Amino acid sequence: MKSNISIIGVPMDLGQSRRGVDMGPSAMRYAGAVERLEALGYKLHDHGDISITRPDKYETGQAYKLKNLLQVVEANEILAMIIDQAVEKGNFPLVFGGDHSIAIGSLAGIAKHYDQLGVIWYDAHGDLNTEETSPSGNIHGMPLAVSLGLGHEKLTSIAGYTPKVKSENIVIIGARSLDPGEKELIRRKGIQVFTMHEVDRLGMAIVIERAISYLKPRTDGVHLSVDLDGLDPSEAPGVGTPVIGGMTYRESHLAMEMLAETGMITSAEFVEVNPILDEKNKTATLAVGLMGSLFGEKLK
Ligand code: 6HN
Ligand code: MN
Ligand code: MN
Ligand code: MN
Repeated sequence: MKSNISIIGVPMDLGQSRRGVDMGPSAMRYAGAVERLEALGYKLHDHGDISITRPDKYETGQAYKLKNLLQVVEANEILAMIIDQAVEKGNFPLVFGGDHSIAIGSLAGIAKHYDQLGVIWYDAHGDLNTEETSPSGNIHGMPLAVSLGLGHEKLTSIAGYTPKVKSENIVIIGARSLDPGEKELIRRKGIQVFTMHEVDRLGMAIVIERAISYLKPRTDGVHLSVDLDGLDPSEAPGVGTPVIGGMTYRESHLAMEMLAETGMITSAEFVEVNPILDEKNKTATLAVGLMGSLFGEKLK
């Protein structure tokens, strides 16, 4: 793991319809993220939170196919620029969300620095919708499709190039709520998905071993995107789109620890922490604990 970490907070809540997830970065800072990583000997560069333009009126109704598109695009362009510079400097970009629409900007800033960027998507959802397949019009359900070059041109062209990632370099872990259009895309592109069925059947250790041996020979860097709703809502209640039957605290720590051992993760984000829906900052605290494991707490 690189010894310099660039932290970027993205107080974004416009990619979905439940207010409060914009406070995620504060909640993770409050839960001690910076101190936790510094204690492990990393040098932290905290870029603070990027500023998000609020729309005059939030687009929340069913009528909207791509809610708050312009503001989501603007924030992701800025995020992509900041991340690009962090990677250029040789730092490890660590992004605090914000809803998952910000993965568009993360990947846009990172992917140009790699020929074969891998992605691990730790999530209850596939986030593989386009405006045609989305049941909600929420852009946080679209970032992985957008990064594959699918969806609205304003989203796919962020940072001036498309696609950001290849379907064969993606591994999804923990999926248990996939929309029909997402399933179709997964089949068509042959995307590697370890649903909860595989997590139950194989156990997390084997799932992560398989993810690692799949990605290692084909990628030259791996972005880890952790959506806290990948975990079970009993352990991570502070999320906007909870889905019962998720990964446990222990499984998730094991996953982070095993990824830490490989040293193959080159950037990461922790998203969808909504302090308003949380219980005493439990979900932010959980996220910060997972960061500790990802950055090698066990090994130090
Ligand atoms: N997330 N598949 C649903 C949709 O609206 O597209 C839910 C998406 C959730 C997205 O949790 O990042
Ligand atoms: Mn560059
Ligand atoms: Mn999710
Ligand atoms: Mn997600």
